[in-house]
Amino acid sequence: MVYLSLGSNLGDRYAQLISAVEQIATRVGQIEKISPIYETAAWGFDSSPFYNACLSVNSSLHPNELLAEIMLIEQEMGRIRSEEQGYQPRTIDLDILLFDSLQINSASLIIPHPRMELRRFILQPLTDIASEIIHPIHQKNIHTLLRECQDSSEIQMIYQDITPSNTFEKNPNTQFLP
Ligand code: PH2
Ligand code: MG
Ligand code: MG
Repeated sequence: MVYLSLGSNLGDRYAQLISAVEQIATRVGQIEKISPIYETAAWGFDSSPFYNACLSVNSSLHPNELLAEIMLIEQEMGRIRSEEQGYQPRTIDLDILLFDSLQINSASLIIPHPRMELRRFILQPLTDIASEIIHPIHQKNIHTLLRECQDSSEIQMIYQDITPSNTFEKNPNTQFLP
């Protein structure tokens, strides 16, 4: 199983997450679970709030093929990578968090995602769909990593359920939490 993180803080954040989910389903593999969408304060740089979510997908792609595919989806969705140093606002960011229990450390790809345990915007949605999965380096499950995480940045659930039957109606109002 592959666990991906999705993020957007530029343009129509909801539409872009949904569109990324559709692209992943057609080009990466069958989606097993999708977390709620959270609105999260920008972590590590001064920028507008993100929408973040995580999903699990059954893929027959090899890690490098998967990376190439999600980078292509980012590009097609208007992701512009500038030469500037540091984090930039983005229409869509797709990151590989975990790939089975693989550990990869190449110049272009590091798995597990090297900063995932520092980020509530990753650990909260990942706990929603995979609380018992063991992190192959820390040897702790995701829920434990969330409990131990020092990140106190703000995070708020916005859409509880964007699984496809709801998703493709494209009617966010029906999903809005009270
Ligand atoms: N992604 C980053 C840096 N900071 N902050 C939030 N809230 N959400 C993100 O997805 C995010 C971030 C680098 O990819
Ligand atoms: Mg990222
Ligand atoms: Mg990225």
